[in-house]
Amino acid sequence: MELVVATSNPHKIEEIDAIFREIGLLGVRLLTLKEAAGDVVIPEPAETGSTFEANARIKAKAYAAALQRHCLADDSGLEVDVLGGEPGVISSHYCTDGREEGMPRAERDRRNNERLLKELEDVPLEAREARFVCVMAIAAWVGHAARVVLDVRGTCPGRIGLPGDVPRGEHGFGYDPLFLVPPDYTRASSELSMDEKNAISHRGEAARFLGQLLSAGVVSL
Ligand code: ITT
Repeated sequence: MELVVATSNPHKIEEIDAIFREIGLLGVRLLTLKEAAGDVVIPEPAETGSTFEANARIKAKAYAAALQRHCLADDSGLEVDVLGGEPGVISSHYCTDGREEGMPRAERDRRNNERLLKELEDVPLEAREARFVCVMAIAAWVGHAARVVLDVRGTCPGRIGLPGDVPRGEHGFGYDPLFLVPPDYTRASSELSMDEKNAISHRGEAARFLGQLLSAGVVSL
């Protein structure tokens, strides 16, 4: 069975592929957008949902309809408990309240992190509980229509460090330099090797769960 991974990030496909192999799911061939669409550019759908599930489903369905093939899409971000789950679905553009203003990624990451530390001013470490969330959705192309058949959620718990202690670390992206990982909350996510991060990450958990469901035949495409 072939499944198009609707992302332009090649690392995500490699990571999902590695996890599918790790759990013994060998019957699924993952295709990149480039392999599935060639030179045809498919416009990215607007992520208008208010949940990660809604956005992952919007993306999976839009790509499945455009390509007339089974597609997998994901949406991810950070939830901070004391902020009522913010930045949530606007994690990528938190510094502009969710507006896409064409800012280069490195600057956007830096300003998102600055905003988060500002919002958490005066909040003690033990109340800075947070989690990364990743939702993966599959839309099938069946009966000349695209239908979402599955979504799964993976999470990675942690805490946002205190200013002065964070940001730190050289690896990762986004909020990794602020995100302290359990059990002892002394290391930032950006201080983990890629293998260490993959073993505990929200994306890893979602991909493992998805692979297990496909493997068990709970969903067959
Ligand atoms: P765009 O939304 O800008 O295309 P993306 O597609 O690469 O970025 P994701 O959905 O994977 O981004 O994640 C959305 C945002 O959530 C991302 O820009 C980060 O700020 C944050 N995020 C998600 N996963 C993360 C991780 O593993 N480490 C750090 N930050 C993460």
